This record gives sequence, structure tokens and C-alpha cells, in this order.
Amino acid sequence: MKTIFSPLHSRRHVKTELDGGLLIEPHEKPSRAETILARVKDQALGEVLPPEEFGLEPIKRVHTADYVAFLETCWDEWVAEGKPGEAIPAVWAGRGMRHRLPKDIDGRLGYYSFAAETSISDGTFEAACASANVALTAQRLVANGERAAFALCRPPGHHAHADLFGGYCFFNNAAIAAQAFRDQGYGRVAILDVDFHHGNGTQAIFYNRNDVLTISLHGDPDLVFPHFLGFEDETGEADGEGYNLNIVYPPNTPYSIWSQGLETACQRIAEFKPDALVIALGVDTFEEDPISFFKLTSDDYLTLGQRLEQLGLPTVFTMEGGYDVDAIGVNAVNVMQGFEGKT
Ligand code: OKP
Ligand code: ZN
Repeated sequence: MKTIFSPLHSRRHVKTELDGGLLIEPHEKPSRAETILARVKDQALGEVLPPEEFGLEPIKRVHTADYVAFLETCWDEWVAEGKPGEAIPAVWAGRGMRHRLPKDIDGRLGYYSFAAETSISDGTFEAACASANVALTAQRLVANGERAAFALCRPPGHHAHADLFGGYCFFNNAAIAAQAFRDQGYGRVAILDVDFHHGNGTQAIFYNRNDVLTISLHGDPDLVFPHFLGFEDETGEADGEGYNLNIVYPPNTPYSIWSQGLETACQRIAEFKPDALVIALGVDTFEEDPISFFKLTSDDYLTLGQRLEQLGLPTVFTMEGGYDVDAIGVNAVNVMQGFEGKT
């Protein structure tokens, strides 16, 4: 399987993540991508290719033009205002307040975000664009006949809405790849999100559509991020009714339980008969992940890859979460190797 990787991911190198009242070193750090790349090479998974440049148009098929423009200039505006640290949103329109775009940079940061752990600094926009190009290049390879491709995206994407960043995400790479398939004449596309966290952005982007089936398996949002979306009674609306599926699990869920939901997801995908599949691949379901509570083992990722292959679909993998950096390379590449038949 070919891997798409951009060294420009390292342009996102923020120093802060608001966690527990402290500004800690971010969990979503550059070494994550480098560790996965090293494992791809070590295992000779296949060729590693740089992304092609697609520009902003395919990103704007999913994200609003004003949101994209905001991300492009946000850091410069922040610096121009004389702010001493990294750009962190700290105010939102709560219940009863107005969702109106303010002029001030603090107000604009809140308007375009849903969480405060995701700091912005120099290079974030460039890295997010490169990450989208990585996903789009993998999508093009698959559209041109590859059975599957691995988009080694960083920063991740599945929490990003059409006009909201948060959860370490800016552009929704999986949604952008799925929309690219649609725009190239693929009639139906399924997105299966196996990251530990709910793919709230992906769900929201396609919530009223029946041409893109969205499924997410994740930790119960009553207990974990993103807290305000991802419950099982969210099934889609209008034309999209019945085209969103959430499967939630409690703490300490092992693969033997998690895989029951995977079977439900695979059955739904088979019934939908998509023309292509996008897997939002997080490996923060790992037993040693520092911010998550599932109990998948490294071998389980081989089994997962085998099961995904059985769907028999042209498949793009977009990298999402996974924060045990020591294991992230083995775990992510195990999914690809399982897909290719390794037991
Ligand atoms: C991004 B992805 C931990 C709070 C977690 C953000 C989690 C973002 C996960 N103290 N807050 O889905 O892996
Ligand atoms: Zn996650």
C-alpha cells in the first residue's frame, strides 16, 4: 500500500495545550507522524509519496470560505494585536447569546471553534493545508485504481466542522476525501471512524445527506470529549435520516466488545453499497493511550485491518488520533498490514 506523507506537518508545532488548568506539551505533536513514517519504512509497507497540491477549492467543498480565510490570517492577526502567547479561544456564544461574527480576534477565535485545547501558532494553516493535500492525494490514487492508500495526515481532521476547529483538528481530511469522491462521480461514499473519539465534525458535515454514510465507534460522550455530540440517538436529519450511525462504549472496552459494533458498522456499510470507503483511523483506542479508555492491543489492529479489507471497497485511510507515540507506528501500520493480509 502506498503512503502519502508531507514534511510540512511539522509546521504545526504549538507549545501549548490547555489541560487540567495547565498549559502542557500538546499530545498532538510532530513526533506522532514521524514515528508512523519510520514504521512504514521499516516494514516496507510500500512507496512513500509526497502530496500533490490541490489548492483551497476541494477544502471549500466541505468548509466555508470565511472559516478557511480566518484560519489563514488568524495567527498574523493575533500577533498584530500584540498578544504574547499562542492563540487560544477563551469565549463562546453560550445559550441565549448571539452567533454573530465579531471583529475582535478573541471573538473570532471563539466563533470559529468549539474547544480550547487546540492552540494556534505560526504554520498551523500551512500544516492543515498539507494534511488535506495528503488526504486528497490518497483519494486520487484510489480513484485511479489503487485498492487502498494511507494518508498519513497530521494535523488530524475528524473533529473539524464546516466552520469550527477543535480537538486538534482544522480541516476535516476524511470529509474532504469523501467529498472528492462524490465530485468525481462516485455516487455513494461511506466514512467509518474508528478513532477513540466521536467524529463530530464528519457527522455534522454530512448530517442532512444520504449520499455519504457516516459511522463512528467511540467512547461515550457523556464521559469523554467531545461531550456535546456523538450519542446513539443521532441518526441523521431530513434526507440524511438513517445515514448516521453512532456506537458508543464504556471505559475498558476490549476488542471482543468493540468488534461487535464494528460488525454492525460493516453490515450497515454493506447494505449502503458505497462506491468508496474512507476510514478515519485513530489508534487512540490502544490500551496504553494516555487520554483514552479502550483496551485494544497491537495485534487487534491487524484483525481490524483484515475485517476492513473484507468490505471489498476502494479504501482511503486518513490518520486521526493516537497519543502513545511509542506504539503509534506499530498500531497504525498494523491496520494497513492486516488489510494486506498479514495475520
Ligand atoms: C483528538 B482525536 C484530555 C482531553 C481531551 C481533546 C481530545 C482530542 C482528541 N484531557 N481533549 O480524536 O484523537
Ligand atoms: Zn481521538
